[in-house]
Amino acid sequence: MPRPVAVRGVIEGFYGPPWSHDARLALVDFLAARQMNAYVYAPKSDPKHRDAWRDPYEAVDADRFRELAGHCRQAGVRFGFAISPGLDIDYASATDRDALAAKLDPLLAAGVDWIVLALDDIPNRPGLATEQADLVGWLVAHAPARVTLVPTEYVGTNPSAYLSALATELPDGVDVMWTGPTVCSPRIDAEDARAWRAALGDHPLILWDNFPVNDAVMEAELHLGPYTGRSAALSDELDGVLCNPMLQPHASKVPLATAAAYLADPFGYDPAAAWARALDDVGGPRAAALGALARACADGPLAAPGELALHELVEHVERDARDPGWPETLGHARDELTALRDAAGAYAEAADDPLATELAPWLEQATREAEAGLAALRLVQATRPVAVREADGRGRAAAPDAEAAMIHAFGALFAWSGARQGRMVVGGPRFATYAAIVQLPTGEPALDIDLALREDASAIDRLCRFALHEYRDALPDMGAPLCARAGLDSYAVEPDGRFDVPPEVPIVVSWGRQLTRADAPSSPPFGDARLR
Ligand code: LTM
Repeated sequence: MPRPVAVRGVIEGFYGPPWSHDARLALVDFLAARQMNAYVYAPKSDPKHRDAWRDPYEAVDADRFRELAGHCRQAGVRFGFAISPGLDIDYASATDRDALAAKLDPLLAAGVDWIVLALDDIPNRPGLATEQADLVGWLVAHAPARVTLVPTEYVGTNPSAYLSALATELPDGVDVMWTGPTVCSPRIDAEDARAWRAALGDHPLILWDNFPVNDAVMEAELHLGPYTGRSAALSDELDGVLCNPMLQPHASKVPLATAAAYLADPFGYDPAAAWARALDDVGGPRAAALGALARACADGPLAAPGELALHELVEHVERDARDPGWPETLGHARDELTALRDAAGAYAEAADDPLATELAPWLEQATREAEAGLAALRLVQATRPVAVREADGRGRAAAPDAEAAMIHAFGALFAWSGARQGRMVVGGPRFATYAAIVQLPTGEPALDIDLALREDASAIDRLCRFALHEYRDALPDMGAPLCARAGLDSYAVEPDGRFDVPPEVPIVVSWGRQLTRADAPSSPPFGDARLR
C-alpha cells in the first residue's frame, strides 16, 4: 500500500511578482486532482505579506482570500496563510502583536485554520529564537488554527544555539519548516531529516522544498525537470512537503505533478514515468513541443546540466567522431535539436494559452540554441566524406569541399553568436549562480561554492566548439582522395563520386582520417550540396 506524506502541497513563497488570483485557483484544482492537499500563500514580494506586513489588505484582496480559502476547502486542499513580519517586528511589543492580530483576525473569521509565521531571510542574532518562540506561543493562544513556523535558521543538519533554544521554548505541536541541507537541496535523505530533528526537538517537520522555484538569481531558468534527489525513506521522517514553485504558475504544473506523484507514493515513485505523464497532461495537444523544451530545461539546482538529454547527445557526437557510424549519431542529435527548434512554432498557434505566454522567452531562446546546434552538426557533416546509397547498392560519395565547409563554419559562428546573445537558459547555463547556503558543523551559515556556481555548462556551446575544432582539424586533409572499402577490399569510385557495389556489402567511404559508413540504402543526416 502506498504511504503518502501527510501534508502534500505548495507554498507560494518565492521572491518576484505573486501569481494572479485566477492562476492560483487553477493551480489548486490541478493539485487537488493529483492528491495534493495543501496550498500556502506566502509570496515574499507581496508588500502586505512582508515589507509592509502591518498594512491591512484592501477589501478586494480580502474578498479574494475568502474566495481562495473557500475554493481550497471545496477542493479538499487546506489553505494556509503566511505572514512574514521578521524584517522589523518588535517581538515583545503589544502594539506589534495587535497589528499581527488585526491582520490575521479577518482571515481566521473567514475560516482560515492554518497560519504560517515565516521568519526566514532575516538577520540572526543572539536571543532571537527565544523572542520568536514567545511570539509563536502568543499566536497559538490567539489563533484557533494550526500554526507552522518557518524559522530563521531553516537550512542544514547540525545543531546550533538558535535551534536548541527553539527546541526547548517552542510550544508543542507547532510544526517547523526546513529546506534540507541547503536552500535548494540537490539531495535530501532520511538521515538529514533525523539530524535536523535531533537539533530541533520533536516538532512536526514540514519540508519547505525549494523545487522547482526559479526566483532571484535563478530567473533566467525554467525548472521543468522531474522531482528528484529525495529518497523514499525521507518521506517516513516528514510530516509534510510544501514545494516552492516557479514564478510561472502554469509551467510549474509540470514539475509539481511529478512531486505530487512522489508524495502520493514515495516508494513507488518513478521520476521518468511521472515526468512523461506530467508533460502529456500539461502539454495536451502540444505535449511533444513541451517535452522538447522540458528536456532542454530540466537542469537547475537539483539536476546538473550534464544530465540533460542534449549533453548526452553531444557527448555521443564527440565519442563517435572517428567512427564510420557517425551519421546515425548525428541523426539522433539532429532529431532532438529539430524538435527543440520547432517547439516555438507549436506554441505560436496557441497565443491564448497562458502557458504559451509563460514559455515564450524560453521558446525563443530554444529556437536560437537549436539553430546554433543544427548549424554545428551541419559543419561536422561538412568535415566528413558523405555518401548516398540506393537499395540496389549503387551510390555516390563526396569528399569535403573547402569552400562549402568554410560557409558552414561561418553558419555555425553566426548562429552560435545569436544564441549567446540570449539571456534565458536552454540546454544548460553559460553562467549560473544559486543561493547555496549550507550550515557549518558549528551551526553557522556558509556558501557552498561548488553548488553556488555553474560555468560553461551549455550543451550548445560544447557542440559549436567541437564542430569548429573538427573543421580546423580537417583543413590539412582538404584535397585528399576518396576511397570506398569493405574490410580489406577496395571499390572503385568514379571521378564524379559514383560507385556500384552489391547492396549486401556494407562499404565505408574514407577521406583523410575520416570514415563514413554507407549501407544500402542510406543518406547523410542533412541534405548535402556535394551530392547533388
Ligand atoms: O527557502 C526559504 C525558506 N526562503 C527563501 C525562499 O523564499 C526563496 O524562494 C528561496 C529560493 O530563492 N530561497 C529562500 O531562502
